[in-house]
Amino acid sequence: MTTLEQLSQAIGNGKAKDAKVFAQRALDEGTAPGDIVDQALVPAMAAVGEKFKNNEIFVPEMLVAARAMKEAMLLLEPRLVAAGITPKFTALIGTVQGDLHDIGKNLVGVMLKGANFKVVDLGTNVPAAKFVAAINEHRPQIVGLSALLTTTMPAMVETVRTIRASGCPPVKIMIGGAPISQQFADEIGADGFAPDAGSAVDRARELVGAI
Ligand code: B1M
Repeated sequence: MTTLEQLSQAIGNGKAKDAKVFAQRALDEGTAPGDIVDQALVPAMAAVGEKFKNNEIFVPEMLVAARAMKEAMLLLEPRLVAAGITPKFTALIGTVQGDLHDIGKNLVGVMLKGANFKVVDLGTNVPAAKFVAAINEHRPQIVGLSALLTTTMPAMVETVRTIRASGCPPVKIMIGGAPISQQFADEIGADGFAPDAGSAVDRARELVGAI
């Protein structure tokens, strides 16, 4: 098995220490940091997302895989920056105003990072105006809104409306969270909906034109 395959496997199995060791070994062998991301980290997290989507693994397994990916990324990030390699797409994510749930939103963020998006996370209880200000500041290609409460779904409507009316640079809006559906996304004029963190990556990639 090649070092990159070993690294992929370590991430998929949530072995953070091994992931760090194999990422370092790949660097020592002269593999470019960008190739390590593209050929080991991204496919490993894509496989994790696919398994999660198919209910073959659950939140805990996904979290340990994400932690392993982060360990490898900590090692690679300074070298990527030094080489001038930055992610091609930026995603701005946040939980809408009035809503403090962030476990699902964080998973979506981790998976997007695993797919080599730069992720700007505004946290929870985010007012619509803060999303607009952050769009102007960070110029993301995609904004991800999360809501877990039926009572905060109206805040999602308001956020989409405010972003659209703000005159900020054009951006795709993806929404998700337990009470959210494709029908709701269509009703409020969001560009996409994803039922889980694995699908969120597929949808985000589609929306930004990466696939
Ligand atoms: Co809250 N809570 N909670 N809670 N809580 C729910 C959501 C609830 C269903 C529990 C229940 O009554 N059965 C209920 C909502 C009912 C409703 O609106 N229909 C509820 C309630 C009522 C409340 C309070 C009002 C309780 C109270 O105080 N009376 C209160 C509200 C606080 C507030 O937000 N203002 C409250 C508080 C809390 C805690 C703070 C204690 C805690 C949150 C901690 C945290 O997030 N840091 C909490 C928790 C943990 C839950 C449950 C138990 C678990 C939610 C969770 O993290 N799931 C939840 C009941 C349940 O779901 N069993 C519940 C795991 C997570 C991985 O899944 O978030 O769905 P989820 O994310 C998924 C997908 O939805 C999707 O991908 C994720 C991964 O697959 N997804 C996206 C999510 N965001 C996405 C964005 C995307 C795409 C996909 O694109 C951008």
